[in-house]
Amino acid sequence: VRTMHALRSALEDRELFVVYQPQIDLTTRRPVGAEALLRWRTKDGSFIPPDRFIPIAEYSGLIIEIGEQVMRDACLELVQLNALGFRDFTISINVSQVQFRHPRFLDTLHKVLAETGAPAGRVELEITESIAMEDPDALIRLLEQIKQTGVSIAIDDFGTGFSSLSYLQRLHADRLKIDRAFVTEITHSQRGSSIAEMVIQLGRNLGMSVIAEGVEDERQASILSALGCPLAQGYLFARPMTVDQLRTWMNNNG
Ligand code: G
Ligand code: G
Ligand code: MN
Ligand code: NA
Repeated sequence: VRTMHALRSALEDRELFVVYQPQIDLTTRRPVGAEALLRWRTKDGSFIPPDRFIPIAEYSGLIIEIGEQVMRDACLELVQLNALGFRDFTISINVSQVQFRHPRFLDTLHKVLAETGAPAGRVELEITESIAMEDPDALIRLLEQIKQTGVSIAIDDFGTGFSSLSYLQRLHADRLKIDRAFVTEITHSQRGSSIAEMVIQLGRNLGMSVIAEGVEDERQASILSALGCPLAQGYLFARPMTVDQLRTWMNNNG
């Protein structure tokens, strides 16, 4: 409860902010977009990791307000980058299952797109497989409505959840994100690369884009590239950065 109050004050005092991690085309090594990631810097300057405060935001319901703020900030940043001349850039936004199941989620998305003027076709929502499990038919309907706005859908941490492949086929998501755990394994053994390889093939067969997360070294990048993975993000290319850092980074790398 104490942390919940702290989180509410943090929201009011603007201690929460969004950083952006560039996403890279593995062939050209140029940025194609960025993932928005939430940060909490307390008054004493220390950082509380999202793994710790997002669960609190979820059970307290604060995630609804926080999530809308992230969506708005990310859309505004997309508009800013467009104005700076980076036109093919996309923004990926993590969406918690609590947000996603909220009856007003779609209204919020429409409202934020309208108010920010962000091009829906370059906004992506990242959902995890676990979102899927409760009411598949309702989820599929919601995803269809989201896609009608032009916003696309990525399945985050793919392979770590329990969704069946037939279910994935019904979701019509646009992109699969290969979880960092599988990327770490690809240089360890032949067996280690088999899951990444399978996800890349699956994406190709289902007409979905694929992006590898947590790429930290050149060997991983070259194996992924050889396996046909088109996109990647990770410390090898760029760490999550503030908006100011992102604009400088884009001027140098975009
Ligand atoms: O940025 P970092 O690696 O610390 O993120 C840790 C976890 O927090 C990841 O699972 C990520 O998806 C999640 N996360 C980061 N930002 C957001 C956000 O804005 N909303 C939600 N729901 N999750 C986020
Ligand atoms: O669950 P999700 O994929 O949204 O979380 C992404 C998290 O991974 C972010 O918190 C981000 O800070 C972190 N991250 C991004 N790139 C790397 C990387 O190359 N190595 C490691 N260890 N973490 C990374
Ligand atoms: Mn993510
Ligand atoms: Na992930």
